Amino acid sequence: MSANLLHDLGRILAALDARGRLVRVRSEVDPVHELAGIAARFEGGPRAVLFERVKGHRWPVMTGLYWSRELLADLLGRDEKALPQHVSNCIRAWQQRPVDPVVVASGPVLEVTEAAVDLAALPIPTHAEKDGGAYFDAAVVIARDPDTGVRNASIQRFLVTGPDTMTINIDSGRHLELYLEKARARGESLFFTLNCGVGPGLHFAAATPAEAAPADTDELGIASEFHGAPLELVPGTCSPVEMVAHAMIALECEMIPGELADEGPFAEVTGYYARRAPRPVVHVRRIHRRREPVFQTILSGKEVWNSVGLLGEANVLALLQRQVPGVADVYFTHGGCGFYHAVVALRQKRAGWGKQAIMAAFAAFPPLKMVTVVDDDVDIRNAGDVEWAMATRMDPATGILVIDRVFGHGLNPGFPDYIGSKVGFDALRPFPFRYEHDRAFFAAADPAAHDIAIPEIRPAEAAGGEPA
Ligand SMILES: Cc1cc2nc3c(=O)[nH]c(=O)nc-3n(C[C@H](O)[C@H](O)[C@H](O)COP(=O)(O)O)c2cc1C
Ligand SMILES: [Mn+2]
Repeated sequence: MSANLLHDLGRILAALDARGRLVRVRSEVDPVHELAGIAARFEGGPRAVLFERVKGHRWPVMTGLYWSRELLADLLGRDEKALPQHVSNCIRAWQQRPVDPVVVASGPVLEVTEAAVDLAALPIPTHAEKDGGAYFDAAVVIARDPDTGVRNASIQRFLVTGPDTMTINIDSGRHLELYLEKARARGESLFFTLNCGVGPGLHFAAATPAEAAPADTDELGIASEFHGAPLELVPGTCSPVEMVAHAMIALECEMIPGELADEGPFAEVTGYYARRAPRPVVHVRRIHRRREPVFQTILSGKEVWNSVGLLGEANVLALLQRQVPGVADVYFTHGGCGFYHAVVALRQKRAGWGKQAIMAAFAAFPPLKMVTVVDDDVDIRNAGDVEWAMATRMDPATGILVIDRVFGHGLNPGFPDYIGSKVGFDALRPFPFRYEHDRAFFAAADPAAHDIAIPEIRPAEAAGGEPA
């Protein structure tokens, strides 16, 4: 069984190029602020961006693999609206019959091992104006549970603080936090590898929430589902944990429990800066790379909406489909930063399931702050249509569910220390259905079948005739 192109960012870039989906920035850009500033001009568009010449560096930088669902859907060979269901199906298949990664002797990432560790030699960009420095923000962390040996995959941001040191942001409740606590209890270091420049299969595996991939499972196997073949790893050369064979760059790293230094600020997906604070120190022990690596970075914003957000959407969809009769679709809105507001479409079969859907969605994805449930005659991707359901079908006295002092997402300013309030809106039409809430539709007539004259609109001066 040979893997499809998704397992190798080099092949992905070639495919994007061939399909006209790769913008090439040919002139030199400064990795400090300028690169992100140019990337931001292409954010959300149907093409990724490759910066061919980065000031002071030998290798290119790419961004934008996740900022458009159209681009992602094309890459994965799926219909855009079917993406959450596809991702959910891959996770379900892994849960039922995992295809574990295989450890092979060598791979492209081992083409070069640097004689000395010098992070300054890598083209690591500094994005926003007040960011604390250069960041790894799209690389996959692989670690092992110090007690059980189970592997974990996740994405964390890393601030470069010296030639061989970084600081890492580990949010509360992450499996890496658990591993670090276990290492501390054993009086040991925690080793991990940082794998930069990977495709969406592995990225999605790392971003799969803990609710779908609990601590006793090796979520790397989720990548195998997207690749159509087992994910290939290579052994660490100075640490007891593997690296991704087809990554562009891999760092072997060590954390000594209790060692802290400042990390931040960093412009986050919320549109706010994450605060500078003491966070765990990372020592980079060895750097491996391809002969000609491409550094992958992510612009905080739409790229995260379509990675964390898409994975959350897939997980909420999977859980709701199992627990709530009639769930037709789920969408995480962009106004909700891609993962704070879920809109659920329900084909009602019985009364009372709107609030069940709200509770199940919160349980499936704890970062959610808002859940709105509407009937399946509402376009959940259209904010105006959702508002119409709220304005005409929701009963504010009975349809609003507030849960206070509950765990949420620490990056949301409404959740200082991860504690805040959440709200659910049951905007379903009363069940059993009554005439008052039947939506009015016009016939699907075809204008093309008629002779219709549509004039150009001209300003009053140009039109001549009578002035106002
Ligand atoms: C681009 C990107 C950046 C992320 N940055 C962080 C981060 O800095 N810290 C963090 O704890 N989680 C971050 N996450 C979220 C985690 O990677 C994600 O929730 C993952 O599922 C956690 O894995 P775990 O359940 O094994 O702990 C990021 C996710 C993405 C896609
Ligand atoms: Mn995990």
